[in-house]
Amino acid sequence: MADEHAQNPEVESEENGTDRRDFLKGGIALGAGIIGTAAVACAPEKEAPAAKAPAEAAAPVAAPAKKAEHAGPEIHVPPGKLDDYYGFWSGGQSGEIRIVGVPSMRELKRIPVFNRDAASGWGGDDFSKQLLGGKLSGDTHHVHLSYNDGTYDGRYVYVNDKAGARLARVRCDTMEVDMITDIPNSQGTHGIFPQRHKTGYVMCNAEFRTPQVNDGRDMDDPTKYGALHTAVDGETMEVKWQVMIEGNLDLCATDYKGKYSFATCYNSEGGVTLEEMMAAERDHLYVFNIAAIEAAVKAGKTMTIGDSDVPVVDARGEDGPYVIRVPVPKSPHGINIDPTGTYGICSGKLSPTCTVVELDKLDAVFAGEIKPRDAVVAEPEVGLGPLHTAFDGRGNAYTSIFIDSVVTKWNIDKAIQAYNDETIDPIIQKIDVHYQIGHINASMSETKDADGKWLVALCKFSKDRFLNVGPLHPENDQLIDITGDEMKLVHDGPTYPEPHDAVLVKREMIHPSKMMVRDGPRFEMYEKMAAEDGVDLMKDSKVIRKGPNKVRVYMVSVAPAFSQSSFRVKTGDEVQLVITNLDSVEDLSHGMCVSKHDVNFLVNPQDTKTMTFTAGPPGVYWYYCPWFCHALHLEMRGRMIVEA
Ligand code: RUQ
Ligand code: CUA
Repeated sequence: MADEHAQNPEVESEENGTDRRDFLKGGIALGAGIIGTAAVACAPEKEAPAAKAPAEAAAPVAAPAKKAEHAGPEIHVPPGKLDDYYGFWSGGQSGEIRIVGVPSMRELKRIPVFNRDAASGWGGDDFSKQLLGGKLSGDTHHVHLSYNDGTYDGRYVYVNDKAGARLARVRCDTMEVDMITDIPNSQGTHGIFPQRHKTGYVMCNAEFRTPQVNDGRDMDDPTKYGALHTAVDGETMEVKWQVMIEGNLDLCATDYKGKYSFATCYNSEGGVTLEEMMAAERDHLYVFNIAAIEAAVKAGKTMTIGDSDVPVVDARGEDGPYVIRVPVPKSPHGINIDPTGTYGICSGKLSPTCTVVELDKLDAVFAGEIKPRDAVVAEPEVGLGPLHTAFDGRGNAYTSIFIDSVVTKWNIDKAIQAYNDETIDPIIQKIDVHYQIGHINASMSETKDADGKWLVALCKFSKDRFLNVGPLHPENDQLIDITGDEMKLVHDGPTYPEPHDAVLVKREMIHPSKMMVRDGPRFEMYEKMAAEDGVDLMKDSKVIRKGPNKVRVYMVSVAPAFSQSSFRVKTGDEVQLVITNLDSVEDLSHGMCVSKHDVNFLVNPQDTKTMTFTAGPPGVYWYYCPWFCHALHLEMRGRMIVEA
């Protein structure tokens, strides 16, 4: 017993909490080696280096000025009550999107996107298989919804795949992916952002520079590499045009007027090694002039690259009508536009600063009246390793600080005053987060309706915050109440790796359907097939031999039965199952699982799904409904009889 107590991690973490935080901070700086050193090295003298004394490090949080206690909004969502916000989380390496209720932080749903999902069958059924083109993994970082007039219109969610250079779209009525677009001439499609004045383009950034054309030429000459800023039509998901740039393109943003889009560039050096990429003291915020680019595309002042017929505007090299480069320190990461649409804020990553760009000054930069750097109106010091910034709609910014493991709240107007007056301190508060925060977002922060209620801090490391579950720890998505003068940490939320980004959307703005909506590309595919066979999907039950080794089986289901209790095929037949769930009862999903054939998919109320497989050796194989649907759910099954 005594031994057990000695090892009680709770006791340990209470006693050593501060030490561990500092140890971790030092470890990041050292462990990350060159990155940590650079971040520390580029911090100005007065910024304490990574190894601060514990008391000093904890000071901003441990001893805030005592103010009247602010009650804050209720975080507890009691049984039977609903959350106020839909949170759309990307799923990182899992390739999916997650819906999280805020403020409860309960995970409500996973939407498979670039991944194979055994529960729903996504990645295995015919439609998703065709959409994914054989790839069953992805790396989703950035989720954003379609906009109208500066706020969400509740129609679509877009998400990138960094691994496969793709953009996917989820319909908000069915919460399913309906389209996926390959981004040509690109690798590392990273930052994406839809235009905000209407559902226009979704801008997509290529983070990796590659030879253009990437067919074996120029492989050893990185000076010839380029990266593309791509405009995808948010309605049709067609790639409309691209702009080629010499540097890499990291995070993406759009303004509120439809005039400009933005990309941070952390490798203006054009390096291919870590040392080369970190050499310059300043890199860039690229500003793309959309009207000028569209005019060039219309006038045919474009080229194409390789097999792609997408028009490409070449804007490499110098500032010009299409692109200008605002110098910002150093290897910047996030670019976020404040809810009034007045400022763009670049987070410095290897510089402890945020750079505030006044967007209205960009017209004058494009006109050649002022220099790009003249559009910078503030550059507050926010901490070591600033990555992303969120807003509360009251003029404050909240920047995630990776190396320091804090969120820094600062005031934009004060930062602008402080740019010319060192006596002004724009920093309002720093709050510890646990640990190594990446993205950050606040309720409605990416819209003109930012409401300053909740902030989520998506921390990359959870360390000691949860039960030890082995070498891979959960991430820690923390909820912070930002309604008062001071931020308050109210919840730790473990997540499966690795949501990068999240947006919090007022629940009134999202209207999912309770039954499947039978339109869009998926149903066009089914209807075409049914018409070819003269079958009515909503009632017919048929086994149709389509060729010597090809069978199509149509079935409908009503709880607790499939319309066929058996069907016959031959060994080696390519069998396509077409199942329609006729139930129109909310939440009454069925599915189809064929024993020993790796066939298992979900069919929601009023939905149709198809899956194709090869019939195995002769014998009887039971198929059954794997979704608990009825008292006689276990009886909802039948026999696939495979003949020699
Ligand atoms: S980027 S923190 Cu895609 Cu910041 Cu992940
Ligand atoms: Cu249908 Cu279980």
